Amino acid sequence: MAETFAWQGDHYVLAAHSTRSVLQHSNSTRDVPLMSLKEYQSKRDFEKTEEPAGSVKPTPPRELVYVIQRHQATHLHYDLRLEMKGVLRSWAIPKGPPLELNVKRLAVQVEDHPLEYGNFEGTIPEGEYGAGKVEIWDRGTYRPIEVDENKVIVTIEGRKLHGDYCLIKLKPKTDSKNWLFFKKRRQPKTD
Ligand SMILES: [Mn+2]
Repeated sequence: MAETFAWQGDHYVLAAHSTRSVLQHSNSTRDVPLMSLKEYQSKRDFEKTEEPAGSVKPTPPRELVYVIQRHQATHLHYDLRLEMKGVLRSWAIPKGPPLELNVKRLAVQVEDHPLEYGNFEGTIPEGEYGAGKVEIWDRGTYRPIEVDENKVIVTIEGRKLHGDYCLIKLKPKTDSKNWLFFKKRRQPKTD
């Protein structure tokens, strides 16, 4: 559990673990956000809401942020956010995150949020985008196992969520926003 990333100039190496876990992120893609924050910022009036306007940040060599916010909007949902490439890649989970194996939950990808959003708690005013109360429901760090446009497999170390979790896009290679989020058994060590 005390595994950490070691910065090796241009990529991360997972320290104190097997070669299976060596992860490489090239600098060229790492600092480019999957989406910019334009959509996030265009939906909000920062004169009226206390949510952060934010900006895309370079990713320093440290553990990556994981957070879930409980959002009592028109419909209660839980917003899962994972730090990737300087922003928080985000999914709304209507029924909440699964704590046990074999429970699959719909996760709807939403716009990337700024890193500061991971600390946001408060009430978004009536009439503003996402109006309602936002609370941090769980947070901690995560380690990527496999991440691409259609699949996100990570080890989460939070207070409520622990272990290996998968997000799988339901219709890969489309612009569908619907993913499935579920807990998976920890991969056995191969060595
Ligand atoms: Mn939300």
